[in-house]
Amino acid sequence: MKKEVLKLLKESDGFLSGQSICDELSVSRTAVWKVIHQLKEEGYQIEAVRNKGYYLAETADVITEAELLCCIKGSWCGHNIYYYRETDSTNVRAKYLAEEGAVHGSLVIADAQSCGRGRRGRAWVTDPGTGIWMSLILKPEFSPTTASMLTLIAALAVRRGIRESTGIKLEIKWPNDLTYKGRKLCGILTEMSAEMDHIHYVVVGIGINVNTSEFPKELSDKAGSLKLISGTGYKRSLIVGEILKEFESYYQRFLESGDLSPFVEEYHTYLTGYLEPIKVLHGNREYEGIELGIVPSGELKLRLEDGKETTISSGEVSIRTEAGYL
Ligand code: BT5
Repeated sequence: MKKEVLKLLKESDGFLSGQSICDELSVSRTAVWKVIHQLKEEGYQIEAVRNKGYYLAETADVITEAELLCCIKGSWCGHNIYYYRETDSTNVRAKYLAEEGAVHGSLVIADAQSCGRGRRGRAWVTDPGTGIWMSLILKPEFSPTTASMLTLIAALAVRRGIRESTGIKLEIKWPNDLTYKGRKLCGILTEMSAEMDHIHYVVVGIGINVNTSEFPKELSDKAGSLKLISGTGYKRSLIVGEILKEFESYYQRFLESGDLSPFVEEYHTYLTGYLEPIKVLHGNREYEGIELGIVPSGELKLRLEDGKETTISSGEVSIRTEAGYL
């Protein structure tokens, strides 16, 4: 019922009378009052005026299940939400929930993570209450070899969702980062449980610095946030809604094509360092060359210094700048 009351308040132009909420939802005045009280405790600014009713000031940046349900626009992605005020890592939670039977398209999201994870055991710094820390549970029918492409699909969806909801245009740094002027704002961590020929589930974890004003020292010259770019804060729930809508649409097209061929051109438009000199660290090997973009499987193609071309399946990209590789 919280979701319904919140929806009515959001849809109303001005004050909404307690009685009209009761009539609309067939509930008692006391029940409405209780829900309003809960919403206020969650951080919503709701004004209550005698003989006028309730008015919701749409400024609070609150992430709760009810808030998110109001912002989800697609047909399956994010319809089932697991919200945590705080958890260890939404990817860890998502893997557990997927094992326990959480359905395809479930969204696991937290306001704070005590143990956010990056790739290969690295840590993801999570400033509580300021970012989007979420994981999508997918149970696709395609082969396990295709799953790594989902990182690139997610990057495209996040980029577009952020542009639609904030106007900010981020670049994609292959394979799993979104950046602005060289600073990282978003990281994606895709994990999978599978047999040789069958996927049990895939978890696509997405971390976005939204309203973060400050980073710990070790990140201060390489991380960024949407707020630091534009100087204004954002409602995270609206960004989540837009990203999930975009993800659904990209995912559908990806299922139809079976690889990234329909997305290659778009990907290159936003790819950091495209056709420029880059360095890629892959395991213990370092490759230096011109970044030629992605191939339909999502691997990165490089023209090496000896003129030969090679593709790399994963790694860390650094871009050559005047100050060296960054
Ligand atoms: C990533 O790994 O970029 C994947 C990050 C995925 C985070 C999400 S949050 C929701 C879900 N739950 C999780 O537990 N994880 C996912 P990688 O490419 O390995 O980058 C990690 C590196 O990024 C670190 O070593 C730092 O240098 C840097 N970093 C850490 N926290 C950052 C932050 N908040 N903003 C920018 N850079 C950060």
